[in-house]
Amino acid sequence: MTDLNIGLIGYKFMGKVHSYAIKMAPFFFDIKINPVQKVICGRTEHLVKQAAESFGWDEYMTDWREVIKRDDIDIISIASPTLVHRDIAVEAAKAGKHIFCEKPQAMNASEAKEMLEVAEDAGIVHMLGHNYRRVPALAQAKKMIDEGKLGEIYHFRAVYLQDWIMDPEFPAIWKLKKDIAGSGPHGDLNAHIIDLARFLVGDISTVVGMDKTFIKERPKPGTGEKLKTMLTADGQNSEHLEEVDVEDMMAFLARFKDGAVGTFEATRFAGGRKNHERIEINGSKGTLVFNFEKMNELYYWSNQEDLETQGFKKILVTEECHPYIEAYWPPGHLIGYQNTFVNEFADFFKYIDEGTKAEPNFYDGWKVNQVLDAVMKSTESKSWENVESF
Ligand code: SOE
Repeated sequence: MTDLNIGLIGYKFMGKVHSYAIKMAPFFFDIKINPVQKVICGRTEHLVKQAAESFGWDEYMTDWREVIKRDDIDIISIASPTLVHRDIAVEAAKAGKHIFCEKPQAMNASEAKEMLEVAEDAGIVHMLGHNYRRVPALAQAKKMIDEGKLGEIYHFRAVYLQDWIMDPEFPAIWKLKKDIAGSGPHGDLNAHIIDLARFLVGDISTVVGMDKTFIKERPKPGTGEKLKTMLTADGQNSEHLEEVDVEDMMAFLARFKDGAVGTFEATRFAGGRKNHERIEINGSKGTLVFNFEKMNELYYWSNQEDLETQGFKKILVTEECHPYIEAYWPPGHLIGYQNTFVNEFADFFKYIDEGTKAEPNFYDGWKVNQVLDAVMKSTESKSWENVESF
């Protein structure tokens, strides 16, 4: 079995989940290569050192360029803020490393296209981290749609709702900065449901969107508590506040190339909703419904059934015949969020071993970035935009 050494850039939420998935993929799946947790990288030395120890990495480094220069690194996993995805991916591809990159792929479609071109020229395996494609219930939904169980698709309806920044005292972290994240919940959450729309239904041709920033100024990171005690009489203290230049919500309408229509909504202001990603697809023969909060379940209605007993049925997607499940537990013993990453890294390692194209790859990421850009443009132009012109 060949050892393949991995360099992971990033050590926070995504860095932790990548570390877990890299470690567990060979535990659950029959993988022909041996992924080695060689080096983890981050800018703050004491934190990345701690991450290396906790997550099981052999070494840590503080400069991603130095990681890429190393001859003993075969794979680069990118779990850093969006701003640096392009630079890391381009250098890594030129150095001949295989790449796994978190979503959204890039700050905009033109960066994403450059990543695709460089990676293709280098002949490396490139994969994008849209983990929800690897939820067994959604992989099962794809199978059922491909088998024609829904007939002609009419509607794709998706919401991705969270509430973690509703407190006005929540600081202006990097995910709320346009120059680092590219956008707010649009790139963070709509990117996922756009990818699922392409996966399940197909390409989107035109879009029109609407966004809103509810809280326009927030404490600078690290000043929240101070701010409470330093407020002036009129309740303002501009020194400790900074402008929020990304949206808090983005909704849009879409037309698919094949004739279906779609509605999408992403927000961080849906009180009580933590990670509520719900999808409903209606076709001429049936409907499928999925909600990540019940990720082991898929709801299916079919008009092919006897009217007397017709209705939504719950498919518990935990049987051996369901995608990915054979690797885990007996029926009914549920899997979780982290397993979606184990599944995608297991597939990534198989693609590398077999020398095949990954799915989703930088082409898919570019297509998602095109939709993201077109929607953002439409909020300015206040009109429908063509996805392919981005
Ligand atoms: C944001 O809160 C976030 O962690 C996203 O960045 C992930 O991509 C999403 O899956 C869950 O929510």
